[in-house]
Amino acid sequence: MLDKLKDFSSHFFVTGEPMIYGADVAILLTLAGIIFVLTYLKKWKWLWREWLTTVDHKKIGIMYMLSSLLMLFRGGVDALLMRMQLAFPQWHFLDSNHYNEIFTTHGTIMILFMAMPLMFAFFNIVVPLQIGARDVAYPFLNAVSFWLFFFGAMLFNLSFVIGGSPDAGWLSYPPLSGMQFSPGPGQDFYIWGIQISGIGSLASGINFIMTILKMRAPGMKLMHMPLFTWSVLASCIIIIFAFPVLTVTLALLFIDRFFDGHLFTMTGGGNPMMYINLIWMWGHPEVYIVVLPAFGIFSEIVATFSQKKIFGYKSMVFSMMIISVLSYFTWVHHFFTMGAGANVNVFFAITTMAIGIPTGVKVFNWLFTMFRGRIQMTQPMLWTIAFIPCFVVGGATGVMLSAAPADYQYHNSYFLVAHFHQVLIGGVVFGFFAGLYYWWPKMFGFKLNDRLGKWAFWTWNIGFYVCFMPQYALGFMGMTRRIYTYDFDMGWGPLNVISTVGAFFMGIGFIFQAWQILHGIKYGERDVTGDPWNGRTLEWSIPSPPPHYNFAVIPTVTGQDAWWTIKEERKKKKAKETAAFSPIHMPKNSGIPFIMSIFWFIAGFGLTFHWVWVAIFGLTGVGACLLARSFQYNSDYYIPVDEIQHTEDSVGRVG
Ligand code: HEM
Ligand SMILES: [Cu+2]
Repeated sequence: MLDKLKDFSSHFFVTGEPMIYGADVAILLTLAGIIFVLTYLKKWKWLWREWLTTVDHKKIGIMYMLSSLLMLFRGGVDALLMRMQLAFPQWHFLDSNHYNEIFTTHGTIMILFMAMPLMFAFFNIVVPLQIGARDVAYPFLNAVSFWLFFFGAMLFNLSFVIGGSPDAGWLSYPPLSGMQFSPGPGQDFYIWGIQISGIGSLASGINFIMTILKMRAPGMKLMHMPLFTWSVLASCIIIIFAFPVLTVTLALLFIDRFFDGHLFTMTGGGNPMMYINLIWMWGHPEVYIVVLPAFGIFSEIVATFSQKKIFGYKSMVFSMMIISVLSYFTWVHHFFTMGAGANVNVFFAITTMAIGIPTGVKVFNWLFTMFRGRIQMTQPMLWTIAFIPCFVVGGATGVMLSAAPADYQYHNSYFLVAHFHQVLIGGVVFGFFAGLYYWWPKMFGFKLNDRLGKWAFWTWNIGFYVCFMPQYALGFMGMTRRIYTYDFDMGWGPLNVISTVGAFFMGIGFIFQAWQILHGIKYGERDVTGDPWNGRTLEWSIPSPPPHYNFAVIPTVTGQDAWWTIKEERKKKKAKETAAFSPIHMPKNSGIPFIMSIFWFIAGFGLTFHWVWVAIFGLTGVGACLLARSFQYNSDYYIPVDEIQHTEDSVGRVG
């Protein structure tokens, strides 16, 4: 009996690695710390009422943001560990298996649990405010989406200490990810972690399409919408077509693993290339899902801080729409070497190159907006300006990769690693940082320190180029991706050391940002105007942070840059119109999204360990939650006029 238990626990818990014991202790201490603080400050009720059960899009956005920054930390530590390992030839900091696990979790976490939720944070915080709405179309579903993401991410992260991490790469190609080569629970953690959070992402896509189409303030035509809102629409259109493909692909992989399906394994008549086609049919659009909102963010920032209308609004809209369609016809560029033949490769080479055109249009529009503008070098603007050259180089190396014959040389080399980090960090991460600095005062009502921000900016940027430029050269020198060590006589040592130094600079940049946030909480300059940047769009027309109903009176929109127009009119009339309030219809909080997601987590955990009864228990819980929701008739309420009046008085602004 005791032996059985011992045997079980040595399979169940990951043991033998000092780093993992460290993580175990850290997790326990953090948990104990959180429980202690919450109990000591008597905050449990507050936590439940204000956050865990909230359906307020702003709070959900903030929770997305915090989880995403946490995941950036985890993914960043993974990155530094890998760079340490690669710094010197024949170095034995990590072993090969550990290296495989780390590049897998790093890639997965960065894209699915860092970039995606940070993007959803902006969707949530900004979109309803920009279109003059009080919430998203389906507030309850929005909470479900968040908690599914959160518990999916937790399930994935749990693999580090229980059962073992996946190690077949961030897209889990079979046969490597099949039972034969990955018998442990790592791959199942991958499948269910992503599956659960992916359902949430799909629901968010639907939710924001409906929000944008149905919840706009009176008078706001589609062509009056701020460009960020447009970018969200474009991104969500891709989501609703791409994520079902991911869901099905992962389900098929699970069938292979659990039921011995042989869909993707040669031994039973399946074909691994089928999986690779399917996963990239989601994977390629996925990179546009995260980069389009960044384009939207840059468009808002460039217009605001050049103090001009955006140049070429219509061409911006069309280019985003074209990108969202084209993104579906390029996936084969990830495996030109598959042997599909020249005709197929030519088609995908041309479509890939074609995406450069609308992207180029956007870059020129940003530059023309800045041209002759009165540019203010604020923190959001700094990141925007740094993004442009970075993204142009990333785009150029992308076009190099898209030349199918040349790709036979670049394929799976460090050149590729440098390229995709250039677009993912230079485009997505810098874009999201720009957005964080831009909307921070709106979210929290205070500004972040400039000096610390500049330190963060320069360490990130210098670190970035020092880290990734050498990797292009390493690619040409023959270094391939996903290797954990190399010989002295390859001559890759010096450039790898440089690259690692750069990575640490980026790590220091992240520390500056964490410091900047803590500093801001304590000393940050309060924003009492609600409009610290002299903004152009409606989110700047309400107090910071906004009251939970957002707009006391829904504004009427007459054109683009709605808030700018209102300000111009007010200047002319010099009068502030006082508005009459009427009761506001709002959704009630609900604990069901949180509880239901815990049941999903339990189900996912059961499926990961192939414990059928646990899985059935979890899924039954999910069903019960859905049933309970369908009997909740009393799910909304009205805020009475005097309460609105009181809130508006206390934030000091009316109208
Ligand atoms: C912060 C600085 C970063 C550094 C120093 C870094 C470093 C690395 C390294 C060393 C690898 C493994 C390369 C190999 O051995 O093949 C890697 C892979 C990867 N990284 Fe990063 N990374 C960073 C940020 C990011 C970000 C922000 C994203 C996405 C938003 C990202 C996405 C990926 C992906 C998808 C892979 C491929 C994983 C795989 O091969 O399965 N990285 N990164
Ligand atoms: Cu692609």
